[in-house]
Amino acid sequence: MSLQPVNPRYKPYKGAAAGWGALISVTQFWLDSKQPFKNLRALLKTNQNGGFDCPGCAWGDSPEDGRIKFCENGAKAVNWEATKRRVDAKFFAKYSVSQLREQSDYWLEYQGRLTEPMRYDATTDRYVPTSWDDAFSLIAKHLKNLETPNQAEFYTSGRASNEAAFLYQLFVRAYGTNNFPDCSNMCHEASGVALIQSVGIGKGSVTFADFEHADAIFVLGQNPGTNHPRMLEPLREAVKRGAQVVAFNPLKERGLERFQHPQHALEMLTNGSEPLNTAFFRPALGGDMAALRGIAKFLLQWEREAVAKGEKPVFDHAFIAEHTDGVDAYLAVLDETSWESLVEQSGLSLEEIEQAALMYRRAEKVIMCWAMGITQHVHSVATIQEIVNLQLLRGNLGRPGAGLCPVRGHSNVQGDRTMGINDRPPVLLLDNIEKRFQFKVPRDNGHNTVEAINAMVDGHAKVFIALGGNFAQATPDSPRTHQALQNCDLTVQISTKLNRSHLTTGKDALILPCLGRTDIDIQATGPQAITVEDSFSMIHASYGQLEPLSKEMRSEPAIVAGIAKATLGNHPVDWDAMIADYSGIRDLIADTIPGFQDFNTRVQHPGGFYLGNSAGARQWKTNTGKANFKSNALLADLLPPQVRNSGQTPDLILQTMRSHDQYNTTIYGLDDRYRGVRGQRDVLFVNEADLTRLGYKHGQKVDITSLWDDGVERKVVGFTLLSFDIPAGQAAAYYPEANPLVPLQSVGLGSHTPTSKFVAIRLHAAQETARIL
Ligand SMILES: Nc1nc2c(c(=O)[nH]1)N[C@H]1C(S)=C(S)[C@@H](COP(=O)(O)OP(=O)(O)OC[C@H]3O[C@@H](n4cnc5c(=O)[nH]c(N)nc54)[C@H](O)[C@@H]3O)O[C@H]1N2
Ligand SMILES: Nc1nc2c(c(=O)[nH]1)N[C@H]1C(S)=C(S)[C@@H](COP(=O)(O)OP(=O)(O)OC[C@H]3O[C@@H](n4cnc5c(=O)[nH]c(N)nc54)[C@H](O)[C@@H]3O)O[C@H]1N2
Ligand SMILES: [Mo]
Repeated sequence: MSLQPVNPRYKPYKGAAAGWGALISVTQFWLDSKQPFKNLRALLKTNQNGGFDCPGCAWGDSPEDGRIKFCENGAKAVNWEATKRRVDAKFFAKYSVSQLREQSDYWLEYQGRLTEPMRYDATTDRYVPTSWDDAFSLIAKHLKNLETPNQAEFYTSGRASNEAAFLYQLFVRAYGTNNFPDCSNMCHEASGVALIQSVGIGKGSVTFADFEHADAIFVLGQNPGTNHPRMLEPLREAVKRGAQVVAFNPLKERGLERFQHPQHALEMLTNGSEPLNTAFFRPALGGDMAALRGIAKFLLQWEREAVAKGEKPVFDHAFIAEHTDGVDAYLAVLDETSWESLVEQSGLSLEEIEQAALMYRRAEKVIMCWAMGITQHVHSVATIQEIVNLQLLRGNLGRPGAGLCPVRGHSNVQGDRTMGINDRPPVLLLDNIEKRFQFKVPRDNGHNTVEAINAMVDGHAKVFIALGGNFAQATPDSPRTHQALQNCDLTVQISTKLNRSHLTTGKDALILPCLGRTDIDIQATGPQAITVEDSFSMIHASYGQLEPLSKEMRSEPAIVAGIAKATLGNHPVDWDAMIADYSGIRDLIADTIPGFQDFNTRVQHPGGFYLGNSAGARQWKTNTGKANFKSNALLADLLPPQVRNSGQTPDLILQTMRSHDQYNTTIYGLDDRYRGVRGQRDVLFVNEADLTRLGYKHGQKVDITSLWDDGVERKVVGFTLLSFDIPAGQAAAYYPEANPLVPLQSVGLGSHTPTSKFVAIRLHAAQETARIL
C-alpha cells in the first residue's frame, strides 16, 4: 500500500459485504504492518479467552462460543497498533511541529508508534525528549498553579481500560474537579440520557443470546458492515431462521443489504450470498422520531380495531399496567399528531410507515439497535425515548429476544462510564468514593466536551490532559477547537500514535507514549491483565500478546499513577502499589462501583461475567419506579432556528460519517470499498437530481460552507462531488474532514452532542484546487 493516493476512482461496489473483498483488504494491511507473522499470532488471540480484547468496536461475542472471532476492520485495528514503525526522538528531530501540521491525518498516524516521552520546545518549534519524571513534575507544577481545579480539563477516549479509567477519575476527583469531557459526549451520550429517564439505566438491556431469540431486529442509523462487522453474523443467523431484519438508513449500506461471512468457506467459493434485510427504509436525516411515532400511531389504530372486533389486542396490556407510567398521555400525543406531519418529517411515505409498523407488529420479540445516525441530532434524546415508547407498547423489554441495544463505539467506552468517567456523576458513585477514600469529592457538575472547548476558547480552562483519543480532530468546528487547545498553558496527550492533537499544542505540551491493547504489560509482580466492558455489559479480561516496541513506553494506569503521585503524593492511595499489581485497582473498583463485588475472582471466569441490567430484569430505577412513556413533542421544524436566522437557505443537509478504511480519526487508507470510492476522502455524496438542481456535475470540485447565525464563516474547500444513491436534499461526507462545518453550538437537547448528522450546507464552485492528501 503506498502513501500516495492511487488514482482517485469511483465505481459502485458490486460484491457482497465481508467475503473475498474483506480478505484481500486484510492481507494488504498484514503485509504493510511489517511484521505479518507476529500479527497473525496476535490476531488469532483477539477476543479469545486469555487473549486481548479487540481494540476495534464494542460489539460483544457469545461467551460460550470458542470460534475465532475477528473481522476485517478488527484486523486493521490490530495491525495498525502492532506496527514496527516508530515515531521517536529521531523522527521529531527531523520535522518541526509546523512541518508536521502540513501533513494529513493519514500520514501522521502511519508514521508508527510513539515510543518515548517528548516535550514541546516553543523556541525551536520541535518536540524534544524528556524523562518521565520531568514530564510528571511539569504536569504537577501546572496543576498546582491553577486558581481552581476546575481550570483543568481531563479528556478520556473509550479505549482506556477499566483500571486506567478508575485510577484517572480517582486522581481527578481527589485533585478536585468533575471536568471529564469524553468521547462519549460526541457518541452515545443521548442514549445514556434518554434511557436513564425512560428505564432507569443508561445501557442496552439485551445480551448476545437475545439475538438468537428475536423475531425482528431493527437497525436504525447504523452501518454495521463497516463499524460493527461482527454484528453481521447474528443478523445473518436471524434471517436464516426466518426472523426479520429491518434497516432505517438513508444510505443503502452494503452490510445491511446482503453479505457473506469470511469464515464460511463454501459461500466464499461460490461467491453467493443470501439477502439479509427484509426491508430497508430511507428516512430524512433526523426523520426517525417521526417514523417511529408513525409506527406507534398505526399500532394504536390496530389496537382499537382489534378491541372493536374482539380480537387479540396489539398492546401488551399486562406489561403496560404493571410496569409503565404515562401511557395515557403518550396515546393522547399519538392521537394529536397528524399523519401529514409524520409523513413530512420522517421523509417516508404513509405506506412505508405502515409496512414498517406491520413488520413490527408481526414480531413477538423485537430488538431495537441504533448508533450514530440516531444519537448525533438535536432531538436524539427524544428519538431514543420514542424507540423505548414503541418497545413498551408491546412489552418488548426485559424478556428473552427483546429489548434495547444502543450499539457502542469504542471498545471500552461503556466501561469507562461505569468506572466514573462522567462529567455529571451519579450521587451514589460520589458517595461511595467519599466513603472508601475519605476525601471530600467535588459535587458540582463538570464540563462535557463542548463545554470544555468553550472554557478553553474563553481562557477559563488552562490545562488539557487527554487519556487517549484525538480531541483536535474528533471535535466539531475544527479551527475554533484547535485555537482552544492552543490557548492552554499546558496540553498533555497520552497516546499510542501521532495525531493532530499533538500538533495543536498549548504553550507547554507533552506527548506521553503508552502501551496499547495488544502490548504485553509487565509490572513489578509480572504481566498484567486489564478489563473492559462490551455493549452487552459483559466484563472480561484482556492480556497483551506482543513485545512492546520500546522500554520507554508505559501503561496507561502507570502514566495516570505517575501524574497523580507527582501532583498529590500518596493520596488517596499508594499509587505505586496500585501499579505493581493491577488486582489492587480491581479491589478498589469492587469496593466502590456497584456490581463489581469479588471482581478479581469473577473476572477469571472464561468469557468474563455479566454486570446485569436492571431494565433487562424489569426493575425500573426511575423517578416513578416504572418504565416511563415519554411524550416528547416532535420538533416544529427539523431545520434549527439558528439556520433559518442565518438569512440563507441551505442547498443540502449534510451527515458526516465513517468510511470503510478508518477508525474515527485514524485513517487506515483512502478507500471506501462498499461505497465504491477509491484513493480519496474529500468527497461529497449527492443525489443526481440535486446536482442538476444546483447546477453542478459529477466529479466537479466544490467549496462547502455551513449555516449558523453567529457570523462565523465555516468552510472546507476542494471537495469532489459524487453522484450517489442518496435521498434528494441530503449529502454525506467523511468525518473528520467535514468537522470544520459542524458549528460548536449546534448540539443535542439534553445530550450536548454535536449534531454531526445534520449540518445545513451551501455549495460553491471551488476557488482553489483540491488539497492532495
Ligand atoms: N471500522 C470502524 N469501526 C468503528 C468505528 C470506526 O470509525 N471504524 N467507530 C466506532 C465508534 S466510536 C462508533 S460510535 C461506531 C459508529 O458506528 P456507526 O453509527 O455505524 O457510524 P457512522 O459512520 O457515523 O454511521 C452512521 C450511519 O447512520 C446513517 N445515518 C445518518 N444519519 C441518519 C439519520 O438521521 N437517520 C438514520 N436512520 N440513519 C442515519 C448513516 O447513513 C450511516 O449508515 O463504530 C465504532 N466502530
Ligand atoms: N463530524 C463527526 N465528528 C465525530 C463523529 C462523527 O460521526 N462525525 N463521531 C464522534 C464519535 S462517535 C467519537 S467516539 C469521537 C472519537 O473521538 P476520539 O476517541 O477522541 O478519537 P479517535 O480517533 O478514536 O482517537 C484516535 C487516537 O487515539 C490514540 N489511541 C489509540 N489507541 C489508544 C490506546 O489504547 N490508548 C491511548 N491512550 N491512546 C490510544 C491514538 O493516538 C489515535 O491517534 O469522535 C466523534 N466525532
Ligand atoms: Mo463513538
